[in-house]
Amino acid sequence: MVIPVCRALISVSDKTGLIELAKALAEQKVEILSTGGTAKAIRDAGIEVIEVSDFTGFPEILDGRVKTLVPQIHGGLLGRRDLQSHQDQMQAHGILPIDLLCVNLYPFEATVASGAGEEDVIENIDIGGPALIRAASKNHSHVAVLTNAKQYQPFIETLRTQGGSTLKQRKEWAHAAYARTAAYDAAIAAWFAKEHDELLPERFIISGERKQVLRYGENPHQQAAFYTNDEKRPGVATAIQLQGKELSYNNLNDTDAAFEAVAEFDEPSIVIVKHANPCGVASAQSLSMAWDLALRCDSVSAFGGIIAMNRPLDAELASKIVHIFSEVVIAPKVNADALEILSKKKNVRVLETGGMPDPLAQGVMIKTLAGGFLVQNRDNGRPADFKVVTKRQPTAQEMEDMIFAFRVGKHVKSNAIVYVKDKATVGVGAGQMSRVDSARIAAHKSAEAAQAAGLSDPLTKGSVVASDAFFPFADGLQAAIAAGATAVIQPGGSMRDDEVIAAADEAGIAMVFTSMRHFRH
Ligand code: 93A
Repeated sequence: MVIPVCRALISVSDKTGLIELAKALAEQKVEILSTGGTAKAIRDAGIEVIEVSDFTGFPEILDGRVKTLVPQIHGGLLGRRDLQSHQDQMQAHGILPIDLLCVNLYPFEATVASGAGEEDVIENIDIGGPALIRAASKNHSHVAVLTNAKQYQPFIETLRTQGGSTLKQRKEWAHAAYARTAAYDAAIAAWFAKEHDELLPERFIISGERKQVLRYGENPHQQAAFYTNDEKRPGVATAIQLQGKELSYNNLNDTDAAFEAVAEFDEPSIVIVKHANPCGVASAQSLSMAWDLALRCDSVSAFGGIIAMNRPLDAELASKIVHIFSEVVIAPKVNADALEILSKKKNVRVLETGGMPDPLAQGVMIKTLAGGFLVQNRDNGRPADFKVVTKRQPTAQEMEDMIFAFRVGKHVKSNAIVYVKDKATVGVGAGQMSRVDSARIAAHKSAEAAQAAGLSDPLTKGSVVASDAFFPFADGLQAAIAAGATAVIQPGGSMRDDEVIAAADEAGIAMVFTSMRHFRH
């Protein structure tokens, strides 16, 4: 049912699109009521407007904390047009109906993000705005509520063509309105939680803005969308797509894994990801050199993979990447000549994030379960205590490679076994239910990669190996030794550590305990 608009209340902090809306209302002879700043902006544009305080006969008080919190306004929004008793009461109290509400709230989120002090943040908690929005939305059968400038144009259109809004529109806007006030309160609650350094409050509220409706989810029969809630962390949320096909659910998931992994390294580095697991990681003097090493690890799996880097993508690297079929390339910056080269493969999605995320930053991870969800902070841990537990000490080069391997292992699904030589992975075993299988699979793949490269020895010969969690038995370690590893890094802490250390000593290899585990399930 189309409800005509005779009277509108506009109270907006963000004045985007305001004048256009006010003009359209004035054209249709709608009476416009407004609060201080909004009324001034409308009046300055030469449009007739009545101040709420003049309309109600009650001034704005308490520095504007009470502007619209009066019965004439809330009665006008909440009174049912289809109930005689409501009409009678409104008349008795001199309350006039308000048919359109347009409100956006004090910029609480932006104030917090700007690093403003407590007093400023608290002053930016809007009370009257959400009250108006909730009242009008409850009465959406009779009242239209606009809370976002994107809604103005469709409203203006139906106002002009049909003289008001349709019930379908009003329901849609009421839904958006409650979602907005819920997100607003969630932001306020999150601020209080942060003030008290509370990661795990009694009620955990998460809210995000839909950035993209995806074609489908992990599989074509699943619906999916991408929501963002921290556009300050460079990565998939901040990325601008410079070319290529539309990003899919799996693309986003894999790209996030790749970019977060490559952010761990200071030197120019490349991470190639397939199904959320790295299949090649390398650090070198240049991205181009790192690419050769990362690709060598498992060029078969790299086909159709995600390529992430921690330096601007240059032409030299682009001219190598272009020969391999890949789904996504993500970089903090993409140089113009590199993009020109990649444009030959027009389907490849090229993303520019504008920066690298801080791998040590705090953050929250959420995993849904049937009937609930698990919350933890992100694994930003890095071991600080490296204890040599074998007779043989690792060399400086082995130590450097072990730290690199352990850091890669943090981004590999458990059970994770990572072989590394000269700051490049030479074998990755991921996601196996037994650790010994991960060790064997990585070695097997590495032997195949060496064969493909025409080498007689497997790439793991003379490598170091990292395990994301302790070896429960010596067999996993023995598999790594058989593959040619000369040094091992692992958390330690198994009941059978003695057996594992003895096996290392027997083989004459070095072993380091980190006392920190990096499970990733
Ligand atoms: O201070 S409030 O919590 N108390 C109110 O009664 C009230 N009424 C509207 N904030 C209130 N508003 C908010 O004022 C609106 O949500 C809007 O964001 C802002 C518009 O103020 P102005 O028109 O003075 O720029």
